[in-house]
Amino acid sequence: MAEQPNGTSCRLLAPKHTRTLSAQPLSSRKSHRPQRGVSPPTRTNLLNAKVVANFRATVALQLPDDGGVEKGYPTQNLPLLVAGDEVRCWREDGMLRVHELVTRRSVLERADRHWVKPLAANLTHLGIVSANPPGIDTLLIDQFCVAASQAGVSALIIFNKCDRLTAEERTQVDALIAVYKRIGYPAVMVDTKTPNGIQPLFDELASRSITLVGASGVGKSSIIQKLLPDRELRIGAVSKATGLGSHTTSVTYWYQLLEGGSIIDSPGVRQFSVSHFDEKSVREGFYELFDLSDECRFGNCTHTVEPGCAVLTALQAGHIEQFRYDNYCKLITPSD
Ligand SMILES: Nc1nc2c(ncn2[C@@H]2O[C@H](COP(=O)(O)OP(=O)(O)O)[C@@H](O)[C@H]2O)c(=O)[nH]1
Ligand SMILES: [Mg+2]
Ligand SMILES: [Zn+2]
Repeated sequence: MAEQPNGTSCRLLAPKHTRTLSAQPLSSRKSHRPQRGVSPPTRTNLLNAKVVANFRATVALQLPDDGGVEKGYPTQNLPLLVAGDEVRCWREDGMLRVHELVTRRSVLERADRHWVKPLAANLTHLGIVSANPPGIDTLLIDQFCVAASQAGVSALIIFNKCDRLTAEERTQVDALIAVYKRIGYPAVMVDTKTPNGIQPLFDELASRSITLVGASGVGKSSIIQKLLPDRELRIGAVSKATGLGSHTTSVTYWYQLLEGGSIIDSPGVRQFSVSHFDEKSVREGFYELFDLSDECRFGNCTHTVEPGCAVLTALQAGHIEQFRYDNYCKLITPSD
């Protein structure tokens, strides 16, 4: 698993952890200091916009319809805005002022020992990439599935480098895809080396918003390159429109895909590492086990040793995949 060198990690949090602003007019907020000559925005003159990138004090905003990107200035009291955020703004002296943040449906945060910082918002799916090499690791896939579930987003399972698969390996990947699809996850086999190798991913992305995670070397950067061949141009356009630098190595960007769907590309998120989960998150994150837990004799059944456990019965009957169950057991009893 790719740990970030500086010891930070990313985590997904459910919407309940997000800070949102009420829709009350600015004038009724105690701490708001209206500027001289500025008429406070009303509900009718607010524009909807999408945060494409954040540059600390300012943000790059995409406006609907014309699709143009402009620099925006968040007003006081707004939380840190991140790529993927939906906001409402108004124009003042030709400047776009961000007035409010629309309630986030999900937020990806980065945490280190001292602080937790949002990185990206409103994802619908975590795109979990694996490949051989470095090797398909179902434990890591399942950890990311739990992380996604914890955040209230779904997972999209992506097997990359399928141009390299032998017939036998292809059968194994096909079998894994069938397992994850049965659980309810969309799953695809792709490659970034053949002409249409990435098409199955485009097909899955239609109305989804994803960010890619996975071990180092599985092909995340290569997939981004395929999905966004004009990425550098787009970053250049944002930079030109906003007068802000193109910090491609550190800034998280939100991109609309012409084929449908959107992708959030974050250098930090690409090294997303999953840390310890509490038992409840693990139990809830293995959907096919969780669905059976109502039928277990004990309400707090861990599905390991209890008599009358519906999960153990289903496992013995072959209705639950052994590897999924083994991964569940590993995650529910952390080794450290
Ligand atoms: N054969 C093959 N190699 C790939 C594919 N995708 C990526 N690679 C190679 O795998 C290596 C790691 O890819 P990269 O995109 O840097 O992985 P990342 O660390 O996840 O960003 C590079 O040498 C890529 O050229 C693929 O679909 N097929
Ligand atoms: Mg990379
Ligand atoms: Zn049970």
